[in-house]
Amino acid sequence: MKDKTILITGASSGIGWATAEAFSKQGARLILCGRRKEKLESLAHQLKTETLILTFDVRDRKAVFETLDKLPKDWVNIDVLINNAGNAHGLDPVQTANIEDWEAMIDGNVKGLMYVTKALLPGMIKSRKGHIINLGSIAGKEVYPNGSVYCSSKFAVDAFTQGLRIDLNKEGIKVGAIHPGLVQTEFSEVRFKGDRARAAKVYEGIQALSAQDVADAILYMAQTPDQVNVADLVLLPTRQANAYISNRES
Ligand code: 8X3
Repeated sequence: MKDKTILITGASSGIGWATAEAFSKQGARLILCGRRKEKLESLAHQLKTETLILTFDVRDRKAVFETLDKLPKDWVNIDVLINNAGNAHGLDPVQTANIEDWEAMIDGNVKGLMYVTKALLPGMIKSRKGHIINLGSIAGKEVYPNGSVYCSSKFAVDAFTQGLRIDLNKEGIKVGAIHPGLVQTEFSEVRFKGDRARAAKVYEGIQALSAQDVADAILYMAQTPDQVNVADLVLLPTRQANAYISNRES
């Protein structure tokens, strides 16, 4: 990874943050993207390698294209794009769910990921190299109760990844996705709108994955030899069998 250029969306927390740390330890230069400038600055401050901070919201189509079309010259050749930005908002049945929550999930997890990808593809195609790693979820493989729209958004990430791999097959660009199960981050706190007690329950007695565990797997995906592409990686805590079955310590 030495001197490779890695762009990470959603780098200001959780998996994105841990991924930046993991790649930096391997000598990579990092483009850290997110909405929270101060967080990105404090991350950049800790990293030993060169960084570029880009503050924008992936949901803002104009901002995505304007920012990524004008990358500084030294940063235009991106080796790995890690489409990590995304969130869950709410855990409710369709009939009572909040439509704003739906918009936020579809706009960020699906459309945002597509915008960032589309904005960076011309550069990757021109240089005939690159690797796109999308953050899916076990929720993109199995639908669970009250998760219809979050799961839809992650099924879309899975479908988009497969389609992108087909479309880029002739371009020499690798495309893959990682689908984590329960990862202990701010994820549930955001989903439950700041209700920490409810968020903590999600991870009780399960030994959830850490952001670092996921980052290590992403690093593995990015480090395979040229002829190897990890197309689809489902990463679960050992105690989690699938989206619904977990062996929780009582
Ligand atoms: C995060 C995993 O199972 O909470 O995407 O949806 S889950």
